[in-house]
Amino acid sequence: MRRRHLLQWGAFGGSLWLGGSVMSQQLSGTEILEGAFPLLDLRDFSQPLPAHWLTETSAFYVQSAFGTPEVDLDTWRLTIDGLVKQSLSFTLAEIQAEPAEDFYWTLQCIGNPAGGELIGNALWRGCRLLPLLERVGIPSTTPAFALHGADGYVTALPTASLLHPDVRLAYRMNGDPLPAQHGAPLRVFIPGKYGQKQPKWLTQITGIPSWQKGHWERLGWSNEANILTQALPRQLQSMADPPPSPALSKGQRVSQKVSRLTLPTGRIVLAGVALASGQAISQVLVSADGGTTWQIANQNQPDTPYEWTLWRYAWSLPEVGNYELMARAVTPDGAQQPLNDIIPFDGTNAVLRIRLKLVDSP
Ligand SMILES: Nc1nc2c(c(=O)[nH]1)N[C@H]1C(S)=C(S)[C@@H](COP(=O)(O)O)O[C@H]1N2
Ligand SMILES: [Mo]
Repeated sequence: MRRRHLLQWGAFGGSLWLGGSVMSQQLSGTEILEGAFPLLDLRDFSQPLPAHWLTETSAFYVQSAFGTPEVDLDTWRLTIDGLVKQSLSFTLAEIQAEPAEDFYWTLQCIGNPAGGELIGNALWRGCRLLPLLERVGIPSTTPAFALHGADGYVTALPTASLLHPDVRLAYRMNGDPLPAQHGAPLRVFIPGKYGQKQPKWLTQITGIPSWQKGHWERLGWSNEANILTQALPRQLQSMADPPPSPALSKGQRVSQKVSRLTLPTGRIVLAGVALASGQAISQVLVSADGGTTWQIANQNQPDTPYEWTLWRYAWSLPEVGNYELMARAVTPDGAQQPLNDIIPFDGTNAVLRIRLKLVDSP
């Protein structure tokens, strides 16, 4: 089902988006896809890109292996135990008394197909885990930790990943208390990892004698679960007014690999997001000729590498005909998203090929 959306995005220039100070604007004549990416009108290049492209909570994917558990807040605790110096349990009030920060974080499921909707970017609020771990005392001999959710979900991490200073606990999402389906009262975020390493309804962090596999890892998914470097084209717009600008079809699978779109000749704007594992996106390269020539897209600069980068590029294409649009991401170490058609099992960074037909304006 397609419908028009009210769009919400952060104020330009890096200020924080908060529930109460939302700019809303309705795009005229534009079909909006439902899901992770509200379509933005990005055709005016005299305007900077929005600092943040947010997924509304109602459109944020939910991936829960065992459904949403009932959590009793009176008895809920976060317990840090196992191979630690001194086990400690924290109430939610104690965790909320820790220094709190707002932070943007993009969550993606390792099973998300290129162009899929199992990805979203939200503004979360919570504290860092490291000060709690320091109070508990982590012996250098403890190799790994298991992270448990109240639903029985478990995953595990090497100790170094858990001790990363950017590991976060979150109890608010997009200006509201963390919703039940997204892990209330508390979830954890681990830098550079796919969603399976980020337990919701977090209850227990346990030092263990060896790094083990958790729920999804035992079923064959990567135990490293590092996010693959990827640029995802998400929308294509024409400068024609009123814009026909069809959105890329919802939930498009990389197995199909083709989006076929028809637009009038002239200026067209391709836009999307890009993400890597704990590294910034230094460039997004785009092509309108199936990869023969590449251009550097305009992009924003998120404050952390844990939030997706927003990018766009405008081509002037006066000739009717068929075009193939692609995008690929580059990280500061110079590594480019590979241009292959192989779909890795442990996450997907396949390059989407958009088949665009340009026709004479009516
Ligand atoms: N306790 C618990 N945490 C979990 C899961 C789960 O099933 N149970 N699913 C994981 C997976 S596979 C993903 S992709 C993310 C999804 O988070 P979301 O539902 O808030 O989008 O949560 C992760 N944390
Ligand atoms: Mo996932």
